[in-house]
Amino acid sequence: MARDTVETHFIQAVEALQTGPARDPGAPVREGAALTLERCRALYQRQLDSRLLDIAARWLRGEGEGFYTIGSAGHEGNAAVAAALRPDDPALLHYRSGAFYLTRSEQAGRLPEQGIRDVLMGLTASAEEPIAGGRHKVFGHPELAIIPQTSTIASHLPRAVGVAFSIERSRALGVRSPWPDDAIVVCSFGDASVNHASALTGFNTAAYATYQGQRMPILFVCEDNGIGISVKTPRGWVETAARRPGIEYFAADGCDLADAYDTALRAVEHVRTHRSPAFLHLSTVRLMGHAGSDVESAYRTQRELRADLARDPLLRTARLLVEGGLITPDELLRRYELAREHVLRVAKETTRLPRLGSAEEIMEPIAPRDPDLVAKLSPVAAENATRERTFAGTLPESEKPLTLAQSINRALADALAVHPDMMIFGEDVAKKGGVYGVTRGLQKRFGPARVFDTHLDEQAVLGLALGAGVSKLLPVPEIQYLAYLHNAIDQLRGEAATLSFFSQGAFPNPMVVRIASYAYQKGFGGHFHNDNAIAALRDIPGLVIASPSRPDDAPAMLRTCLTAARTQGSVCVFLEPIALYHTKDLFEEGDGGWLAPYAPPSRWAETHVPIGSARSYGDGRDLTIVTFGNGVRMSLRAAVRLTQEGYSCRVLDLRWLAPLPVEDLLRAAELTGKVLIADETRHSGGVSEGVMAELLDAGFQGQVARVTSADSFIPLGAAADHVLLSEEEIEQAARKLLS
Ligand SMILES: Cc1ncc(C[n+]2csc(CCOP(=O)(O)OP(=O)(O)O)c2C)c(N)n1
Repeated sequence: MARDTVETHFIQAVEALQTGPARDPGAPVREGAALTLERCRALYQRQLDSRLLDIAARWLRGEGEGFYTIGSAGHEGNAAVAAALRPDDPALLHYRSGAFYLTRSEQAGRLPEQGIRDVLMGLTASAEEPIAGGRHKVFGHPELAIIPQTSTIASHLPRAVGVAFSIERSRALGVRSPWPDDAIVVCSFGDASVNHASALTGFNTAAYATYQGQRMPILFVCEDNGIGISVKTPRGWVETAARRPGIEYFAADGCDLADAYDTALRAVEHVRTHRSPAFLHLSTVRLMGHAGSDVESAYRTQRELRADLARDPLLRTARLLVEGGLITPDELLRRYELAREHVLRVAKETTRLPRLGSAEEIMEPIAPRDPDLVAKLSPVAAENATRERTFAGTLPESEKPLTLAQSINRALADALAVHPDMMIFGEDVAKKGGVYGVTRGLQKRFGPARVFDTHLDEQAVLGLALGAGVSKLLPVPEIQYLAYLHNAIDQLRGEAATLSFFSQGAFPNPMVVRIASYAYQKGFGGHFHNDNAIAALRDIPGLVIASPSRPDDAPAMLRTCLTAARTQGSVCVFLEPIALYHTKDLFEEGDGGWLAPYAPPSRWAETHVPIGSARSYGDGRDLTIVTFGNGVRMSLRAAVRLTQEGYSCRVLDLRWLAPLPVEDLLRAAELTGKVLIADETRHSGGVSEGVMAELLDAGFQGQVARVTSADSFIPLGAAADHVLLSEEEIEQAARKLLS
């Protein structure tokens, strides 16, 4: 394979080196350095392997066998960061972390060959690749405590902070953690990434926690090559952005292994002993362009490119070894050639490995579901609850019938009693008990370690959940209003929902995200408190969307979500209709039709609600009204009036918006031959689109109609009624179908 400029330069520069006098391999590479010649030699090997993997990536791409060429060339100084850490320190890595990965792999007792194969299998999308199994090229491995990252720059920082938080919180709660008590988190990223909102969330959350005296053992590592694709980072900006109260700043030349190693040691020591954050700023270069397809000369001068070449970290380490008398240039180049040949040979072998061959195989790690297991665990939870809640004052089943908000509150309390590792957190959830009182009293009863307020940043809320989930805690974050999920939705779409997929289930991140949702609030109007759009959730593969509407369903559905999260790593979103939180009546004032008694643990098995199962009201044979959320109450009221007119209707509460309860839907549709979908979400992208498609796909021959809210944002006051689905519209549409 032909050599490019970087390789040619390396070879010529090594040839020109002068061998220094022989020295003791245990001696420092230079006076005062912690890095010994021996260690330098070992790290050079991993830096070299990483460089050769980049060369192999180019070759593979040329052969049409490689599918990823963002390399690590110029960033090989990150081998020093791995060397300064322990192999059980959780790591969330930048995509230029080849040398880190190979160094850690060796540190963990694996043969260098294994690390090399892992990466090559990633490049060639082999189904045998150990982490993503051919789904993506990521750096990750469960035995190396490396949590794989998506390619969205900086999206891993909120999770990294969540992991650091969880190391400390697991210890405080006395629950088992996959990380050692004294572990620290390392999280690396590029210089352009420092500007991203999710990076800022990470830095700010770490600083905020430290400011309040909380422990936050995280090492941020910025690998600063001065450019993000083609956009230069202003000189000095990374340091300016990095320096924050509570975050100790360290800087080193990432091209000089000795400086990088010594400084990384000090930074790691700081984080480990003080349990507080540090920012390690490694200056690096970017060699071989941003990625394989990148023509750097279009936006960088030859002078700039030459300056980067001159700082080649592999060459700088080679020089330390040659001038330290450990090896001659000839020998170093001889070994270089041997290693190059070897890596290219293994690369070729890797192309013969099987690749993913079917949709089933690809999708297998997406939200594995075992409904029987979840159902079976219901009595276990009940047994635990019975034991754990004896201390409580009034048991909820002894209370008078509850509202939806009260029933969720009691179910959360029971769940906290059952799961000692469950935490509830979000904006205002603790002392205030949430804007609508749903979490009221929980902090008092279960303490501030388990029920706590976060600062005002939805990305941080979900980041804590991501870190806690991957640390085997059971997070139940709250997003204060549905509209505000959108500020942070990539933390669900790009991070939470994909991790099982990209790690073949090795790193599940269970969570149940509670969200105060939908419209029809009286007294607190406007769009953002009355958002009715969930399209951005509905298409996320594997995501479970629960939408309880009644107090007799919500606790059971919450328990199902928690059990699915706990046992199968499910990422669940629990949409709570704000307007029904405190509703008491159904048909007429004082009838208490929207209240329900709380089921005691002895009835949890029989009241279990599997994911994707609807609830049917009535046994009408003329029309099925398919609905959910606020639509259930409106449809029940409309159905009663239609019944009085002699029509026979049934109402089907979908309860789960993903996966949709298709079987129940089809059964109900066939029973009546006529279906009206009453959908409070928008006409476009709303739930009814999915319901109609399911009916069509299944070949339903009957009549179908839908009524929805308008494709509008929601205005203040009574004007909202002009764009929201109404009871009258449901009734009229039903009458039209029936006549
Ligand atoms: C959120 C997001 N926006 C845009 C991109 C496309 N993108 C990939 S790498 C990159 C530049 C990142 O630069 P930097 O953080 O400096 O890292 P470097 O590649 O230089 O190591 C961009 C814009 C992305 N991956 N994620």
